[in-house]
Amino acid sequence: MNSKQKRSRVQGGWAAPTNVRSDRDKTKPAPVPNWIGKNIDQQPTEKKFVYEEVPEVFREKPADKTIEKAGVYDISTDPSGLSRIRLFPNFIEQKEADSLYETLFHELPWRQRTDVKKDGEKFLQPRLTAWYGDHPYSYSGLTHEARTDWHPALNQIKDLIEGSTGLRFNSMLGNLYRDGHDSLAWHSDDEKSLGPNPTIASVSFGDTRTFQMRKKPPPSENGDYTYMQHIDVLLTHGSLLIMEGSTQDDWQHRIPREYHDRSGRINLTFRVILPE
Ligand SMILES: O=C(O)CCC(=O)C(=O)O
Repeated sequence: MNSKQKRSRVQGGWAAPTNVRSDRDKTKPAPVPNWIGKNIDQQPTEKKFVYEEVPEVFREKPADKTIEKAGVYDISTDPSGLSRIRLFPNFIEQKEADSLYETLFHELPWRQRTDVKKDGEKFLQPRLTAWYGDHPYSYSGLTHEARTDWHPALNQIKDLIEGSTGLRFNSMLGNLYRDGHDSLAWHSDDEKSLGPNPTIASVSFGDTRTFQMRKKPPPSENGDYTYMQHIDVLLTHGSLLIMEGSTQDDWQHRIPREYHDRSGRINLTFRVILPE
């Protein structure tokens, strides 16, 4: 290595930019490195980080409930008025309920009917139904024709409900859920033919299913049920549930599909139907 190469290696001359070499005249300002750019004489704009607290939007949803004990439950008081349900889990004693289930299962004229959605699409109801009443009953684009030859088992159950509640009914819609895959979608029993504030008595036989209720949202929610209260009512073999007051105006109900085994269930809803 010649003396020039030696000097260069000691000073690291090939790596450092020429303008930061340590042998510069320190009485003069340091030269600007050429990688800084042309606007070096501009004052950097001062950016301050200002912490702003974002107001927390916390929406409280009323606690969901499960109802399984006998009682009278006032589930809401607005917007239309008092919504009340009454539950009698052992309304019909078990042996009698077993025998009624068998009779109803084999002797009512169960049929699978077709619903028509709002957009005109048709689909088979995921359950079987039977209707008895002095007048036809229409909902979801289908009509049950009037049928007055009440089965004796239905008269027996209707007499039992009327005798113990003082209520009176002139019609009955039956649903047969063949297994846990059968279901009934969210709805209210609010057809015009049921009149205002209808009282509906619902008796169940067979396997327990969850009767789910959800409060209808105010118009400002645009049909979003996220923050609305849900109530599950367990409907067991021989139970009676009565819905009254504003329940159909302010709440929806359904029987959801189950994802574990369920055997058959029959539900009878006694109603008062007005001529259409
Ligand atoms: O099966 C049930 O318990 C509910 C029946 C029902 O909601 C109806 O018939 O409208």
